[in-house]
Amino acid sequence: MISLKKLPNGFEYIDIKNNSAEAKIALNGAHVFHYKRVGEEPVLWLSEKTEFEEGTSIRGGIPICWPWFGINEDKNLPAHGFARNSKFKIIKQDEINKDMSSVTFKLENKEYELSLHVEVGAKLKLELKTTNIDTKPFKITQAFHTYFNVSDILHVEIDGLNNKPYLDALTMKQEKQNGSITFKEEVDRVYQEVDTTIVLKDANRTLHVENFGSSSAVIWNPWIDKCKRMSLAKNDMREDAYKEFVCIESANAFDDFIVLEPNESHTLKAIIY
Ligand code: TA6
Repeated sequence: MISLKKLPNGFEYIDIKNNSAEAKIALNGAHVFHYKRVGEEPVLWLSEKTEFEEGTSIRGGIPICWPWFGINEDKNLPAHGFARNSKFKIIKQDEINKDMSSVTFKLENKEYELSLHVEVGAKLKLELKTTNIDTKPFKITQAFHTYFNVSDILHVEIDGLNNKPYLDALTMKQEKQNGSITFKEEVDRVYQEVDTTIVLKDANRTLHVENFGSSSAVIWNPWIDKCKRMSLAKNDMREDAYKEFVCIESANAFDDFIVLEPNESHTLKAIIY
């Protein structure tokens, strides 16, 4: 079942339920903010303090960072681009079968078309397609800034990135991953040459993230101090929320940027299961 829901403040989202899973996707930012498979805990983390306001990014779920990842040189522009604060249109919805549903969202202006195709079932599939409809080249960086729900950050291990180079965003130094990633402090890393499935091992569940059209992935947990600073600054998550999530972000970030010639397209795809 796919239905359009509206909160008292007019905030609209798509509610999806089928025999395998359920999901909620805001038109604001085409933001998947809930995904849960039948009989399991939610796969995505969502802050209980987040706002549901048009023009404001939800804290948690899968914010779409586009057409830039991170801070823009122009400090007046929002971090992680404007797509996550923009209202998308629904252009297609499909009850594929009793176990799978899909919805397609679109954001466009005279320079580009951006569409997000979401398939909800035992796996969550996301395809973010950018088409340059202008007459000059269009450079983008982007990411699915996915917040995964974990039992306790201290119990989490991330595999699949062993021996991969990464840029440590905290020191801006190039490093190389040695073994599994565990969390005992703030982690903010842009992994490069990513060509494998990323595996999130929690105490009671293992999740997988497969990326296509991407050779970079960001692993982030704010840990104690940054989480407190963000909580005080934006009041959209608890000061100790860092214990409950880890971000595994399928990306085209930093030197994995994309340049689209006129009429060219690029699709960033992630499959979560
Ligand atoms: O992807 C990691 C990161 O760039 C962190 O440095 C932190 O800023 C995080 O994104 C959250 O950013 P946001 O703009 O959503 O508060």
